[in-house]
Amino acid sequence: MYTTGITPQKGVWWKPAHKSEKVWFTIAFAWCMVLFAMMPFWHLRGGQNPSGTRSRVDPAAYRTRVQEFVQQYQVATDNGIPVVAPPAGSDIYLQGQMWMWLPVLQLEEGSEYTLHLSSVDVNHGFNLYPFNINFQVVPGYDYALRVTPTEAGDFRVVCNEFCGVLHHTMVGRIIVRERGSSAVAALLGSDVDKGGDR
Ligand SMILES: [Cu+2]
Repeated sequence: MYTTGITPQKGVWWKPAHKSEKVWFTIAFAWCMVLFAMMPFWHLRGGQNPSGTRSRVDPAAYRTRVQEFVQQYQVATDNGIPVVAPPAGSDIYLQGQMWMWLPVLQLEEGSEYTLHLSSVDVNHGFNLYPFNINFQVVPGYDYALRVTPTEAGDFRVVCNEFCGVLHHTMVGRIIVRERGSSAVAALLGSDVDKGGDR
């Protein structure tokens, strides 16, 4: 006899589950509960949660704020993108847009900053390469994170949210200079154009 969705094939679902199946089901369920309990536990005890505060922001207002930030602290230009060296403890801004990150941030190792992330067009993703640090960058929202760079170096910000045809070229830069070194001296020997052509 043929079967359809209306006249289903005869099954065996009404027979009691085998003991081994019950055991596995119990183990799987218990493990689900463990993982579920880990979420609130890790939130409180993990020390890995972003210290973020999120607020609404008009994309045009955010763009203006970033421009002010650049005007205030620009020290150089890197491939046409301003390099900004803000003082320790300050609010710093990164703007995601198709298809670049603005500006290049030059930070000091061991100093705390409040990093603001937002987009002026579509969703982008902040991925600090080579670390596994990822945040959503959403237009209309200013996501502020307290960050303290623990390692000097030249890092890349890769967009990990597909944002259009040149998405793969959307690479930004964060330079962390050694503690106590001056903002401009730290650029010597790097491939950043020291012109500060503003
Ligand atoms: Cu993007």
